[in-house]
Amino acid sequence: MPRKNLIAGNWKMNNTIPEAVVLAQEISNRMERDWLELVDVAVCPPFVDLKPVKSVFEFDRVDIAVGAQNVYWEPKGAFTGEISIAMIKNIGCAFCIVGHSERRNLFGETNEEVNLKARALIEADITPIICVGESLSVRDGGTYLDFVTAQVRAAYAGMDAADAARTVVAYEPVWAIGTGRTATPEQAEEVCAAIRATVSDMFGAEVAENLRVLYGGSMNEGNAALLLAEPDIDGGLIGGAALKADSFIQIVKEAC
Ligand code: 3PY
Repeated sequence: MPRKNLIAGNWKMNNTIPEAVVLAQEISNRMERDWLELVDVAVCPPFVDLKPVKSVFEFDRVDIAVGAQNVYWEPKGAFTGEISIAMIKNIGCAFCIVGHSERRNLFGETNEEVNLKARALIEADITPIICVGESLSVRDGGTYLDFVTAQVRAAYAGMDAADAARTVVAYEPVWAIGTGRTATPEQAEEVCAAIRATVSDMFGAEVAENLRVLYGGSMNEGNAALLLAEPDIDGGLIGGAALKADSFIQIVKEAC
């Protein structure tokens, strides 16, 4: 069975609750319901917006999932400022981004923490969107495939094939995040294919064949079609373009 594209909007730290509700409503209003047969769509707003955004989609009976942008792996307790998996599960999150490069670079998130979060999410039946990607210096140094595949191996450490089958990977080259610079389709395909090959090596060809590997890093309505046409790219994790209903909707359409 061919893989179904997934388009997930990463709203990052944008939108107060009223702003989030307006954007969610616009997305819902403009989403052709039959596109959702062909492509999975999710939005990942800040924690405080999750419930209101979910309520808009529920009220409209539109099959757009919500996801968190981060989570803590411990079930509960004295972890001031953290949000648990049970909390996002209770809101109805189907996805959670883990290891976004902004979390790795600005907040010191390590490969080990990414692994703990991904495993705890799988346990709770929430799909982790595991982000990997190299910096500009690693790319220019030519070792980017080794770097990214090492991140993939670390993220999947201790998982079995059944666990791995419940994940999504997003390749987000750091040099393409928030810079307006996008990887070419060939550059993105090379790394997404290497990610799939690594997963095949770890868990077998069937898991790898069914795994969704997204591209992220300034994907927008102008470049989505060419990126999505690559054989190993199964959707996008969308940054800035996910904050404009027109752009987001256009990307979803390209992914159908
Ligand atoms: C971007 O496109 O800038 C992203 O970081 C998506 O996660």
